Amino acid sequence: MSRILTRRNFLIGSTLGISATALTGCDLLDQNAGIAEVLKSAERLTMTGQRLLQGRNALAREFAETDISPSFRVNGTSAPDSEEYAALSEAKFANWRLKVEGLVERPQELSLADLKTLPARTQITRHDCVEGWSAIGKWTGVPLANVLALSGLKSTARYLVFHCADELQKTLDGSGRYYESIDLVDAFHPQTMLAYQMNGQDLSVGHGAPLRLRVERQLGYKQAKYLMRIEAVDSFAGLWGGNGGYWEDRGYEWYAGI
Ligand SMILES: Nc1nc2c(c(=O)[nH]1)N[C@H]1C(S)=C(S)[C@@H](COP(=O)(O)O)O[C@H]1N2
Ligand SMILES: [Mo]
Repeated sequence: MSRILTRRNFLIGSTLGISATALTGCDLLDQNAGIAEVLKSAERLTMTGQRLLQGRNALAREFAETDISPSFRVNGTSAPDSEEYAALSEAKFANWRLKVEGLVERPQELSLADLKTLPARTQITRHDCVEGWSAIGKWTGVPLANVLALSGLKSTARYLVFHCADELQKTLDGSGRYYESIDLVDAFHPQTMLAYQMNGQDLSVGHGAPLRLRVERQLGYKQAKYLMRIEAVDSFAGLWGGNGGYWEDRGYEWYAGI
């Protein structure tokens, strides 16, 4: 995943006048804390800049049916490797429930059928992975705002954390479990949805069955598959590596704006 990431950091670095040699050839993990700090503030600048330029609710480009890619790669986990997930999948996810908890007024446990009764949205968008591939797909699901309307949010909530079923890296402490987070601007963005269909079919296991996040103004790794639990928090500092996501804990930017 390092090629484009390095280029992104290089661009941010050159904007800030950091020497290119400090930033190329390795990713953030290898760099000293000083540079990591500068990049973190650069990331905040990027996020603020992008939102100022495009507006908080600017839409990601939407495409036509004829633009849909004939093949859309499966990336990262292709099937969560747990007995619990196997049993859920075997029963066609009839027993799966999405928990919505943390700093919410009314914790929820929603079945797929519950989610499908909420007003839905369909959008055809381009998915961009930092590994350097893109694909256009059609997503149908429930706007996250509609689910948050059910649960409410406490006034202290600042981020939503998406906990997934898969461990991308097997570890004893569970720190290899996939997770992601977004702030409330993206949570209430009209294209941010919990998708249960791709290209008109129920989501396949490869693409994240039964439910995945689509947060269209950000890169592929934010599009968390195999959702199990959404947690509203005031900080993700105490969670695993403290950086708000599986890849973020391994050096990638938290705000992966495109
Ligand atoms: N739970 C989970 N979500 C995930 C991943 C993963 O490994 N596990 N990979 C991410 C990455 S890097 C990309 S590019 C996309 C790939 O989605 P796809 O398999 O539908 O193409 O999912 C993202 N969400
Ligand atoms: Mo990706």
